[in-house]
Amino acid sequence: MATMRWSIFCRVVDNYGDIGFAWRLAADLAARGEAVRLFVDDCRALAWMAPGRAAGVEVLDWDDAAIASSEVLVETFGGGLPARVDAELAAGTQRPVCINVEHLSAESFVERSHRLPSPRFSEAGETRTTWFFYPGFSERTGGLLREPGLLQRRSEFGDAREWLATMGIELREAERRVSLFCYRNPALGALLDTLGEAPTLLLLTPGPATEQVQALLGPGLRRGALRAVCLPALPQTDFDRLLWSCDINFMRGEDSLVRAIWAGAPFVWQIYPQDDGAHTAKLDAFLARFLQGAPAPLAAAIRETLAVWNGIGSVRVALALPEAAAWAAHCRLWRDRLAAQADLASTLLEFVNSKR
Ligand code: TRH
Repeated sequence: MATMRWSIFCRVVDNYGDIGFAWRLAADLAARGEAVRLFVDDCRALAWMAPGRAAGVEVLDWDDAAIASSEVLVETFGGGLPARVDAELAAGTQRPVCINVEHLSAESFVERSHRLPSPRFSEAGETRTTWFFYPGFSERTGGLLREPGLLQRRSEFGDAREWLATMGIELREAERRVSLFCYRNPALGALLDTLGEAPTLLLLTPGPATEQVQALLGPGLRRGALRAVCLPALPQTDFDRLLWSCDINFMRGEDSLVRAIWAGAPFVWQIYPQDDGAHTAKLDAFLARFLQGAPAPLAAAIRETLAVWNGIGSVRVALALPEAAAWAAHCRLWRDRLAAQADLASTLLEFVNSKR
């Protein structure tokens, strides 16, 4: 298939998920030989997330956007297009394939809405169509981002001890490794109690994880058998290595959830909380899929852990973790099941080619 010219548009609304996803998609398409321009209204996070950038991806300012000769326009998360691009589309002189890639969810509307057209009339009276494209967990969605060679690199990743040493961290005998990337979380104290019952190295990402643990543990960063260490903001490639190095990954948002899934180790997800409570249904839908085929006691334990971690249901003060071996086996199984499905960049390429 011939290479196409893509323009991806990213508006950074909050946190790192917008730019994290847009960058990963851009780099993934470029790794497959596509020519990608990424227009972003705030590219500051790329300085640490992708310090070496990627061959084939050009990062440009939102205000400089124009269709130029793009064959595909990708809007991310309904963030809209720059005014000039909108005007060019309305004029109807160029007809790129227009896609809106939406947020990841396991809810059933995703399968119903995936690949649906959203027609609009331009000033010239012609119809312009934007296609909805939904990432997801089933064959009837666009799938998950999984760049070429990821699982191979993951399986060839050697020793957590070695990687931690490159970060200046010496792993102690029999220490469990746990990563923490979270929002504000009232259950954090309960987690520190639980982790402190066994030798644990807790690796803290910058922001709310570090700030809250520092406030709870004080400068010593110790509780029982737990010691915590603060990490710098890592490039996405090292963020993967962090997840591959850990026995349990506490992740937040969608993009890091997906990376935890591909790591194939137990993970605990803190879903992005929404004021209207919509996240509860989203978490339920995710659990229903993730826990399919899991032994009943394990499924109940995972549900309980995620309910406490996400502050859903009755107020509990203890946070128990599921039994480690069964939990790990189920996560590996689910990773392998998802890896058998087509990935998001592949489904997108196939879809765009069918529309040209
Ligand atoms: O930052 P997030 O909480 O983003 C969220 C979600 O996208 C949510 O859907 C959205 O509505 C909300 O913001 C406003 O979590 P997410 O999605 O996991 O994105 C984090 C990105 O940051 C991901 O690409 C991984 C990357 N990252 C690194 O590369 N290095 C790091 O050290 C850390 C901590 C993160």
